[in-house]
Amino acid sequence: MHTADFEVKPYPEMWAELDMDVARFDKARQMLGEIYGKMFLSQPNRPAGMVYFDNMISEIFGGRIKEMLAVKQEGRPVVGTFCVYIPEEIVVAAGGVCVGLCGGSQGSIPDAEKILPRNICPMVKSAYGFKAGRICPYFQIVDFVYGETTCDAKKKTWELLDRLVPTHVMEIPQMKKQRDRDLWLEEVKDFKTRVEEVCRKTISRDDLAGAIKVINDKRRALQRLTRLRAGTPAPISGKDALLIEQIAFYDEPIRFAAQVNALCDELDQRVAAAEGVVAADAPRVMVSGTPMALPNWKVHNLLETAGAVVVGEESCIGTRYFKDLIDEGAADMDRQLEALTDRYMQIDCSCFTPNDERVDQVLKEYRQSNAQGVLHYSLQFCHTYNIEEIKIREACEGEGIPYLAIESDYSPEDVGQLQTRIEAFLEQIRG
Ligand code: BJ8
Repeated sequence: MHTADFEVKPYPEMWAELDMDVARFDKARQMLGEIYGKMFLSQPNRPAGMVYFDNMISEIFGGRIKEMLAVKQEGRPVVGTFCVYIPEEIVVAAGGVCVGLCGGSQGSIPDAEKILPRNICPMVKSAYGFKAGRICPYFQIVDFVYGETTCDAKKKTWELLDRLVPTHVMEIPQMKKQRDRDLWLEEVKDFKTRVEEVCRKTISRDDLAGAIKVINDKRRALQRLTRLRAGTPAPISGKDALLIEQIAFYDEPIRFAAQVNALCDELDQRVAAAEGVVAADAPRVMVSGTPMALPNWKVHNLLETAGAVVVGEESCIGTRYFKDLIDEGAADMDRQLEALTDRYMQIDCSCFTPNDERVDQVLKEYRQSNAQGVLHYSLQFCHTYNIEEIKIREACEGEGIPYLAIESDYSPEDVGQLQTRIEAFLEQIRG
């Protein structure tokens, strides 16, 4: 598709029915289409399999919403989440749909700042602002949302969000001792009960086994994509891979996995033919840190515009979401919930202390991705990632890995300064 032909499709009647601020949202829709056309469709030698994902963006405010409305009409719930700790397998087992609602846009932040303090994480503000401003169709259709107690900004915002949309909160432990695992298992059980109440359906062992398989398959497809990115020259851009990781949070999981696998078949051929999206000597950078929620493409765009290629995201919109699978062999519901709990306890979010397994994971992914440098990315005011960055830096420096840490938000104000720092970082890699 040509850059100028791309548009995010408008559905004003449906948006009006969803009680959205249609005029304002339509401007955001147009802007998203323009930015997407410029950033994504202009990339050279894109894999043909990206057409599906382009279409997912084109239909992000329409086709996918219609599918979710159809699910609701069948009496099945749509559940919004903000964190990879919320066990989507349980929602899928109950016949529902899970949608990630994290905010990655500057456009909704003024709505949030009418209520929330300015000096908190932009992702939390953006998410809250989408609901407060009625400018996100996903927020308008969810039956309820599930937050968590990972960081202070999130857990206190959920109390206010509950005034706008029913908001439940799972208590995520802060450590990984046996008693923390026990607590988390109890929370998982409560979550299952809550989802069953809303769905008016008791989840059977087979329901859960089926859902675990579906989500494992989605995670396996993303693991495969990650492995292929280790090829030199890189067979797909970091921007496209990040986009796929973002779409994983709102697409239908079976269809999504099939499309990722189809794309991977194409990338297999590219790797075999040593065909890439950049030259073999383009600097290869792994990004590590806070999640980049859609449409936050800022850092990847800066890196790749400067001639680098991003070869991995050690992030929740990245490997932290799909590196671990749930054991599919559990014999009964109790064992299944334990297997699920064990898988989720492996997520190495910086909200845990200590969290040294993340340091090891960064080094492991760095090696596996054939990267040549690590860029640590923290959203502004994210204390846990900002402080944990010290240990990541020490580990990278100890291994002689070129390293850059940046802290940023969604505004374009720091782009010039980031560009300069990124260019110097890439020079260091080239040197
Ligand atoms: S498991 S990383 S998705 S909490 S960036 S809102 S931590 S102030 S996003 Fe996260 Fe779950 Fe952890 Fe992953 Fe707070 Fe930090 Fe903002 Fe964050």
